[in-house]
Amino acid sequence: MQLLSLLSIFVFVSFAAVHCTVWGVWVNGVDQGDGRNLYIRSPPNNNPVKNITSKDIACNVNNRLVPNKVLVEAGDALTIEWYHDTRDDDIIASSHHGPISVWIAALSSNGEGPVWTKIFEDTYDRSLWAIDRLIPAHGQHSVPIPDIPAGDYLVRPELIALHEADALYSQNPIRGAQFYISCIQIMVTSDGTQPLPDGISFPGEYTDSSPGIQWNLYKGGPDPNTYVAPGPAVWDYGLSCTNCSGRTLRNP
Ligand SMILES: *[C@@H]1O[C@H](CO)[C@@H](O)[C@H](O)[C@H]1NC(C)=O
Ligand SMILES: *[C@@H]1O[C@H](CO)[C@@H](O)[C@H](O)[C@H]1NC(C)=O
Ligand SMILES: [Cu+2]
Repeated sequence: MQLLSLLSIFVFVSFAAVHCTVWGVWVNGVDQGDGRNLYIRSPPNNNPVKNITSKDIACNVNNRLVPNKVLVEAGDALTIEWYHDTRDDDIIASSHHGPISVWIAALSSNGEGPVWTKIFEDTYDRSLWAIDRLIPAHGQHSVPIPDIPAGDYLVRPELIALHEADALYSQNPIRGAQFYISCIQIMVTSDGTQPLPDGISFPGEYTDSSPGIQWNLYKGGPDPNTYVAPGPAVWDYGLSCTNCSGRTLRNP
């Protein structure tokens, strides 16, 4: 019994050490520098959020105004760069298979209320999950900035690691899907004509019965080609991009 609990502590610690968070962003292939606590509402560590009913599911556990914003225009390629312990390292444990999405909301909302619009999603393709492809891509994936009105916005990239998602957190808080989330402050300087559509709420949108929250990656689990990520479809207008080649995980 003693040995067993020591062993499970060891296993827990070794998994806990291989999480992930955002280092910074690139705009059209130009590195915007270390954004942590400057233009990113960085959490204090790289742990996942697991409680989908908690307010932390919006912008992680440290949601507050940070001093800077990344300047972008419609059609710019915004590349988000994740890391594990140090920049451009092993990025995230290879066990952490799952999808990637990116969301946007007006900064003035602070991420609260029905404000979030999904502008990018990558699930499973060619035998690999989006997170599997993030690792060799140096932690980078790209999304076009939609033609939205000038102003300040929050961009919310989200990785969902499914390695313990065969269980639901609400039933077993030791396990469950893991949500890696960051909110990035941007200022759109072009004067676009497509206001964001009606959005969804975090918390609220994701429930235990949403598609893609409970998922068995292992033996006896469903065909990964049938995986559907939680939340609405990607906003159509979010898909145009004049410069999404180059530092891109996958052309959206
Ligand atoms: C596209 O990105 C490259 C850098 O990768 C940059 O030099 C170029 O100006 C960009 N083009 C446009 C139209 O934004
Ligand atoms: C999850 O978050 C909700 C809302 O904050 C809270 O009531 C609940 O106790 C949390 N669950 C756990 C297991 O911490
Ligand atoms: Cu982890």
